[in-house]
Amino acid sequence: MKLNDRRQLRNAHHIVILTGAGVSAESGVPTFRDKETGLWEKYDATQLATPWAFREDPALVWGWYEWRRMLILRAKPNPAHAAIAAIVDCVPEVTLITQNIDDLHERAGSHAVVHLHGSLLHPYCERCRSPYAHPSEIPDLPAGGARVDPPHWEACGGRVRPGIVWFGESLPELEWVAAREAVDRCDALLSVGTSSQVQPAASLIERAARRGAVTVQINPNSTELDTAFSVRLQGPAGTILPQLVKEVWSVRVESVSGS
Ligand code: BJW
Repeated sequence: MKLNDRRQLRNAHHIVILTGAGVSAESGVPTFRDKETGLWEKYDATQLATPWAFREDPALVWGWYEWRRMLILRAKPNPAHAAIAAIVDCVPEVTLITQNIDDLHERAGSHAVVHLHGSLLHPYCERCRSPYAHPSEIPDLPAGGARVDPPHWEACGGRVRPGIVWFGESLPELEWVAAREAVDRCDALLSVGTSSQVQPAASLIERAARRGAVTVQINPNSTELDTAFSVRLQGPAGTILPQLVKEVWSVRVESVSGS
């Protein structure tokens, strides 16, 4: 990273960090579009990640998400999550926006995370939108899941659905407003582990670039929006982010237990 880029980050008053599946990859949580290992390489998004798919075959969809919930509950935060939590202590204001539906940022110590695509840990009733609490035991399912009937919410009898944003659904209004508002005030945006293919989340990057914010991409691969970034750091987030925190703010990232 050039001296001037380091200086701009060190002098930033407000940094937005936008994360995607790649930030959790080193915790063993699969991404969506990576060749060979991405979920959409093996599973059909149209049969699993739309409201129509859930209506058509609720047991197939619920069982697949229960398998994904099991992976998340067994995963631990990695050095990328820890580095992001450390940045909060170095900069006057940080807004952490994630497309991820896991809680690994929170378990690494980040607070007030803006979850653009919801959370796998917060299902709710389709009918009355009441939150549903999963039983405390971790599900034990084979790779890819198995058919599991979704529970029904006892108060109204409605079917419980995963608390995530599927294709064709709108993003949660409060989170989307908060994300855009943060981007409109930031001096720098770090995009970590996202292919920048899914809208409207990816539009935040171009929005920040248009305003003249420093835009940094951290990713081992190139993405749809490579040209929108002023700085591209190529490599796994678990290596690059702790290095960046050390170079820019002279802080050593401690490992996290992630319990
Ligand atoms: C590493 C690494 C390491 C690996 N370190 N990096 C405009 C144009 C075209 C289409 C649309 C549009 N507007 C809306 C759409 C439709 C659609 C969309 O964007 N489709 C595109 C695919 C074309 N968007 C929507 O439907 C959204 N809703 C919406 O717009 O509502 C308004 C509307 C309604 C009706 C009609 C029209 C508009 C909702 C999007 C919801 C996304 N949901 C998912 C699934 C959630 C549930 C689940 O988990 O199953 O969210 S899709 C999936 O993609 C998931 C992710 O959050 C999201 C983003 O993926 P991400 O995080 O970027 O992962 P990958 O796998 O793509 O990339 C990983 C990256 O990590 C790679 O680059 C690797 O290189 C890197 N990596 N290891 C760092 N160690």
